[in-house]
Amino acid sequence: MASFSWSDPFLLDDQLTEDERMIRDAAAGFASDRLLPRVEEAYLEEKTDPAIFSEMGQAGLLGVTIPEEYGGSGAGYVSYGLVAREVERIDSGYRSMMSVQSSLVMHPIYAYGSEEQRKKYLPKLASGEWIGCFGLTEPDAGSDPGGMKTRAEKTDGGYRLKGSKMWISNAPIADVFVVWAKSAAHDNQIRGFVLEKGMKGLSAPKIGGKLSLRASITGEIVMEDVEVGEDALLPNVSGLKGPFGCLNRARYGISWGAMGAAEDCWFRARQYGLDRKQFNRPLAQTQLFQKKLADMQTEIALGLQGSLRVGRLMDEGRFAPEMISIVKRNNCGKALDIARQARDMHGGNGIQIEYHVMRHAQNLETVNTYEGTHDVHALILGRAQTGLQAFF
Ligand code: TGC
Ligand code: FAD
Repeated sequence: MASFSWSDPFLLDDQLTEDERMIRDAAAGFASDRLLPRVEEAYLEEKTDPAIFSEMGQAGLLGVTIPEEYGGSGAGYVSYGLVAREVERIDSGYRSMMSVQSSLVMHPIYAYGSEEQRKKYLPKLASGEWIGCFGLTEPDAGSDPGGMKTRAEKTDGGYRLKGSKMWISNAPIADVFVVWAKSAAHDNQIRGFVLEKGMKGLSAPKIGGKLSLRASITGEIVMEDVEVGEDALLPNVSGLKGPFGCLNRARYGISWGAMGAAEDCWFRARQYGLDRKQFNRPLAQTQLFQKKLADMQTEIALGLQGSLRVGRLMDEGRFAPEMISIVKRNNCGKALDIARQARDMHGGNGIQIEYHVMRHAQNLETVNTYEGTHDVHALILGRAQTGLQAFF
């Protein structure tokens, strides 16, 4: 009989290749050396250090799945998930910065862009010299992105973009903007455009006052008659499947990331319970405390196995988007519950920044909402098993 590893109950580590373990360890080292020392101040001051992108780039954490010829790592989706887990172990906002750059900006340029666009943008996004953002959501189109109002009108030799995007991660510090608009020249189909900082009529004001994801800057994208050339259009995709193809990747990464944040909460709650005594015994020696730890361990072990399975299927080219809805929805919801429990198990100390658990809980409120809310993923799964559309 094998001995039981409490922190890795199903021996996930054994299920990884040597290369995957190396990428995971590099990400874990980067996260603890470079991200952990900054996170408390960044969160309290609501400050994002743009240098994190170039540091992540140097560490090989941007564009993990993008081929090496474009500056990526040419690794698989399991590796990408492992990076997300390590980065989000520190803070969901840092994972957001990484996953927007990799899945929502580099992926569409790689998958839908021309060779010129790939060569122009991908190496600088992979190194973190350029920062990217992804504009899909609008003030009146969140869960229903098909209701977007942003328009691209045809001009001589290009397009004129009008509209605004809301809740856009990285936007105020972005150099490259992947935005989605209904294009009059393409039967009003949704098309992707790559805009650049400094274009006339383009601005990205910061959205301040967030009580969640404070280490990751969020903004609007305002497009007031932004004129672009034909070369700004992503030529190889049309319709909502363009942005959704990117969201599949990012949602999958989030399923791993949320488990990283949950693991941090679990490990901290366990250690706190071992260290703190009440009623002349460690808190960890009470039945209620142990039940909560067992629940955390169970949900995390199962959640990680689910993400690993979906990652393997993605690497084999055999995934369906609904699989990703299962792990995104489950892991974000479970991570949020775990973070709230961990906060409670820390008593009064749990509200303090240096105990980290309340910051995770606050962040996971957003993670449960963005990239398709918990309930929207339930509707995607409900539709897949009944054949009935319940969105409207
Ligand atoms: P529906 O009729 O279902 O589909 C329209 C077209 O899209 C195709 N499609 C997909 N393709 C690839 N992957 C998927 N997951 C796809 N889902 C749908 C579909 O086949 C169809 O193609 P075609 O060729 O037949 O036209 O579209 P709908 O309008 O009914 O959609 C409903 C719903 C709810 C599923 C969808 O709108 C949805 O997922 N809403 C949630 C919106 C969302 O996730 N927004 C995320 C914004 S980005 C973000 O949050 C970044 S945060 C990043 C960070 O900081 O980490
Ligand atoms: P709504 O769609 O208005 O939903 C409100 C509530 O209604 C939710 O509980 C939802 O589940 C529920 N609901 C909606 N439709 C239905 C229905 N048919 N049936 C039952 N219930 C329903 N977007 C980007 O494009 N790029 C980004 O980089 C990005 N980053 C973000 C960063 C942060 C910090 C945040 C908070 C959001 C970000 N988003 C981004 C936007 C995010 O994807 C949206 O907030 C999300 O898709 C939900 O849209 P909404 O906020 O408009 O909520």
